[in-house]
Order: sequence, then C-alpha cells, then structure tokens
Amino acid sequence: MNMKLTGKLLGAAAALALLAGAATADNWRAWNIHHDGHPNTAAMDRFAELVDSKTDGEITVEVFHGGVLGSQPDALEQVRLGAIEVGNFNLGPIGPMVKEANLVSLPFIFKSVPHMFRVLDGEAGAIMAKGMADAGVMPLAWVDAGARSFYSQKPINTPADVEGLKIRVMNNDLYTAMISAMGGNPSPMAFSEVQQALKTGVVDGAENNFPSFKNVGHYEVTTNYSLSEHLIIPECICVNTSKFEALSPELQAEVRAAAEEAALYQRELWAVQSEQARKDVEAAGVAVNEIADKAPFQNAMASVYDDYLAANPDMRALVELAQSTE
Ligand code: BDP
Repeated sequence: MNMKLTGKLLGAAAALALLAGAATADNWRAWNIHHDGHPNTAAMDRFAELVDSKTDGEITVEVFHGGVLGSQPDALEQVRLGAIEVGNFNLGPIGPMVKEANLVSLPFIFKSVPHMFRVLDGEAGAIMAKGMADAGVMPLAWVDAGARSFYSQKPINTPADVEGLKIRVMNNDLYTAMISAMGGNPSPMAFSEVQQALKTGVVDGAENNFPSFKNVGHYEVTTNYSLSEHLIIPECICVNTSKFEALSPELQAEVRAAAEEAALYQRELWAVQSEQARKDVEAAGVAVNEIADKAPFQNAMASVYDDYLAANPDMRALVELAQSTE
C-alpha cells in the first residue's frame, strides 16, 4: 500500500471515529433566565465550555438564555422530567416542590451571604441537596444571588411602609406570607412580567438583588431601592438526577468539576458586578436607601415562622441547624 493510500485510509478511519463519537455525544440543553450582562449568563456559558473541554466533547451543553425555554417553575418541572437537562435555578421556586429547599426562603434565616454559604457547605446543605436530588433536580454547585431588597416608588424604611402596597413576589407561599405579615398585598408573578407590571402600576413594587434589578430594566421604572435584605436565597447549577446518575463515574466527576469551577467564577463575577449594578442604578437616578434598623422587619416575620413551623414541624430541626451555624 502506498503512503498516500495509507494516509487516506487513516483519514477515513479518523473521520469515522469522529462521527461515531459525535453520534454518541450527549447533547444537553440548559435553562437560564438571565440575559447578557448578568453574571449568571457568563457563568452558564463558562459551564458549557468546561463540560465540553473536560468531557472531550462527550457531553455538550447548549445554554438558552433569557428564559426562552419557559418560566422558572415550568423549567424546573422540565428538568425534573428530563426534558431539559440543566438549569441555573433560584431555590425560591424550588421550595414548593422540595420541602427542605424551603429553608432558604424563610426571611432573615441567614445573617449574611457568607453565613448562607457556611450553612450550604454543612449538614443542612447536604440535607437540602438530597431532597432536591430525590425530587429530580440535583444541585451540582451553589451560586451567589446576594440579598433581595424591596423597591417601589417610595422608600420602604419600616414594615409599615409596605402596608397597602401590592408587591410582586416569586412563586412560593412563604413570600406571600411575608408580604401579608407586613400588611401588603402579595402578587406572585413570572419574572418576565415584572417590568411591565411595575411600569403600568399593576404592582407597586417588587424585590430582588441589584444585578437582576438592573439587568431586566426594573430600575428604569422604579425610583427607590430600600436595603431591607430580607431574603438571601442561593441558586444552583442543577441537573436532572437520572441523567446525571446514568453517566459513568468519570463523566460525573468531570461534569461536577465543571459546575464547581463555573460556580466559583460566578461568585467572583457576582462580587464585582453586583457592586457595579448598584452604582449603575444610582447613576440612573434610583435612590438607594440604607435601613439603619432591620429589627422591625425581622420582628414582623415572627408569625411567618410560627405558621410555617406549625404546618411543617419536620422542618424545625433544619431551621435550628441553620440558625445555630456560626
Ligand atoms: C432573580 C433570580 C431568578 C428569579 C428572579 C425573580 O436569579 O432566578 O427568577 O430573581 O425574581 O434574582 O423571579
């Protein structure tokens, strides 16, 4: 066989091997609610690149940004069913389907973002992760979502300022209870509808962290952002449990490592970009109000905790575990 022919045959064999590889590649879809310019969008793109490189293309991830694959509750359901493989989910909307995940939706449960991560990295986090995985949404890594504060056309300095206001919340009974406990009218609504609702006065206010407040233009239709920091809710890079468990141990380790690296990248971006988002909204004319004493807000949440623990006595141990974490 001459050298030319050998070369050709080898080339053909390589092409076939590539084709075979491509045919067996697992192509995953990932859901992300955020748009360009949000730290999680960059982090999810990084996750896709890392999965591709770590698994040598055996798994590819296509990220769909801007919530185009559906609202968050819908996307969660789809990941549970395996119709979408991956998502960057907030634990708020996971609470109604995974009891343990609701821990993080209790207002003021965490003292700070670092405290929240210490709880997640400890026994409480392991219990939550197991509950989520059993429900079909397995967290591979936790990401930062800062603290959520109220915004509306007037400053909110005390719980009494919420009285009579219609406030948009995410889908979770704990948030409706939280607003009701201050005398406000809670309005659960999809994230994609909030800007219009604020603009047309369908709601008087909403609550979120600085990057989300900025990224989807809520700041353009709001004049006051008041630093209540009443909820510190983590997010995850989550995968359909069966899909993940069907992978070889080697691929599982590579996908997990990709998620962990992407999450560390997200936390770095978050630190810088949430500061920047605050500056940007202030420069655009939003008044950011410090709340010197948050105790009245915390005290107003007593009935939320009492009612929740009366209805869910099995959550008491997890709540106490979080509260006793240094
Ligand atoms: C953002 C979260 C996103 C939520 C959104 C909301 O990152 O997952 O859907 O808040 O308020 O901060 O719905």
